[in-house]
Amino acid sequence: MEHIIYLGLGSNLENRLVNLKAAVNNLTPQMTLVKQSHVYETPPWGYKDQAPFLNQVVKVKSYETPEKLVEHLLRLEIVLGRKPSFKNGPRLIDIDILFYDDLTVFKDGLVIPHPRMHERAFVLVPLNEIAPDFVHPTLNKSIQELLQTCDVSGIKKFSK
Ligand code: PH2
Ligand code: MG
Ligand code: MG
Repeated sequence: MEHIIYLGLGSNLENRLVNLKAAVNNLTPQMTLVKQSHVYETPPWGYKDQAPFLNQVVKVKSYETPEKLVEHLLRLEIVLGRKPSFKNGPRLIDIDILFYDDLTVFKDGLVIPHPRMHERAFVLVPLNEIAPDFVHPTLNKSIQELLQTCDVSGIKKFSK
């Protein structure tokens, strides 16, 4: 069965736009791109003393399980040049599963929906652009609603 997945992408090292494009272009064959948001420049969240991020959200289709997808995405991050960092620290590319249909998963190394996405404007702003009416499966609020209580200051459209 085909599944609908939303991915959150981020980069704040080296050529950030190239890193996001490389990630989006290498989702196949496991995933097919359905829609992509604009790219936004966003202030660092969590650990502030680092360069601004570029963030983007994409909607994809896939027949794979969440476990298989996460394996593919972690491998892709490394292939694209990601090196170990610290929690919320700088990264060349980060590819997170935000939603997988309306499934909830709670395992070591894999939590869906992404546990902190609802408080992160750098996820909600691009997600709201492509899926404003999607309802968060455990919070039971739409992306539009979640965005209303989120601080969006400093976020600007960067490019397509
Ligand atoms: N990712 C983090 C921590 N902080 N801040 C922004 N603006 N964008 C991110 O993608 C980001 C972050 C950990 O994954
Ligand atoms: Mg992340
Ligand atoms: Mg990640």
